[in-house]
Amino acid sequence: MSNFKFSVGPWNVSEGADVYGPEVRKTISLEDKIIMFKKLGFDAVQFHDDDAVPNMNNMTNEEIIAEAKHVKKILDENGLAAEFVAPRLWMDPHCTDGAFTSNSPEDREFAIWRAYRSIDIANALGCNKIVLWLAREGTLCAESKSAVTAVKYLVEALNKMLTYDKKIKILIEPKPNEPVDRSFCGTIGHVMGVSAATIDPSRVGGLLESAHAVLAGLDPANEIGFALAMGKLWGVHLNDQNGLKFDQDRSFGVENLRQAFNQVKLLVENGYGKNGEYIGLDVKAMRTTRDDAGWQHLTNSLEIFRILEAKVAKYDYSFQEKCIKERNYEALELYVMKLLMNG
Ligand code: XUL
Ligand code: MN
Repeated sequence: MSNFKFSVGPWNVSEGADVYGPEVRKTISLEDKIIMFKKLGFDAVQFHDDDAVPNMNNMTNEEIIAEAKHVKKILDENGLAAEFVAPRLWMDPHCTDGAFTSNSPEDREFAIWRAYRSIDIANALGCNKIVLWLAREGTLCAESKSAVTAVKYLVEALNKMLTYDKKIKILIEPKPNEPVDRSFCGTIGHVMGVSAATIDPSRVGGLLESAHAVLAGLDPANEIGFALAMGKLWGVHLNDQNGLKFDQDRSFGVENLRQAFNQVKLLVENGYGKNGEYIGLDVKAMRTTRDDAGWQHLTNSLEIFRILEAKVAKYDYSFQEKCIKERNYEALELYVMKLLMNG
C-alpha cells in the first residue's frame, strides 16, 4: 500500500544497448509496455514526444495530433494517465550543438518547433506538463558558447512555450553534465533562477532526478527539499547513482539507502502528490538482465519505495525532536540506521 501515484517512461524498458555495445534484449511495443505498466501497478506514463509519435519530423501538425490521440486511446483502455511530454531534442541531427542554446538560429527554430509539437501532443494525451531535460544545452568546448547568451536563449525559448499555451507547466530536469561537459542549468537552484527570469515563473518549476543530483555532487534529498521549499517540485525521477561517473539510472535506493529514505521522508512530510504529482521512476535495467527479467528494476524500485514509505510512517518524530533538543545527532543517526537495517 502507498499514498502515492507512480509513473514510468517507456524508455525505462530498453533493449540494453550502451555506448560500447549493441542491444541485448528484444524490442517491446509501446502498447505492450503500457499494458505491462498497468499490471505492475503504475498509474501514469511519461512520454518523450517521439515515444508517443515516432517519426514526427516527417509529419504534419494534424498527423502528429491524430497519432497522439491514438496513444491516448490505448492509455484510456488500460486505465493509465499521461504524466508529461518531453521533447527528445538530443537525438536529432538539428541539435548536435544543442537545441534552445544552439549557435545556429535554424536549429534553435527547430527546437522550438519540437517544443510546440510536444505541447500539442501533451494536450492530445490529456496532460499539461512539459519536461525539459536540457541534454545538450551546455558545452563540450568551453569557448564555443557564451554562458550568458545561452541562458538568455533558454529563457527566450521558455517564454515562447509559455506564450504558445497559457495552460502548460514547464518542468526543467537539471543535470550537470553528460552528454555535455558543462551544463548551463545543472541543479535545482539553476532551475529556480531560470524560472524567476521567465514571463510566468508560476508555470516553470522543476523535476528532480536523484542520479543527476548525485552527479552534481549534491544530496538528492536536499535538492528535493529546496524545490519543495520554493513550491516548485512538480515531478521526480527517483533512481540511484554510485558516485561521480556516467549516469547510471540504478534502481531506487540500491546504492544509498539512507539518501533514498530521506528523499521519501521529505516527499511524505511535505505532502508531495497532493496536487496530482507522481512518484516518477527513471531507472534502467542492468545490461546483463535477460529478457524475462526486463521489468524487475521497475518492481524492485516500487518495492523499495514502498518499504521506505512504511519506514517513514514508523519514524519516531518525538525521538527526533528529543535528539535535536539535546543536540545529540549521534543518537539520531544511529536511530535512523537501525530503522533502516531492522526488518
Ligand atoms: C537523461 C534523463 C532523461 C529524461 C527524460 O539523463 O534523465 O531520460 O528524464 O527526457
Ligand atoms: Mn530523468
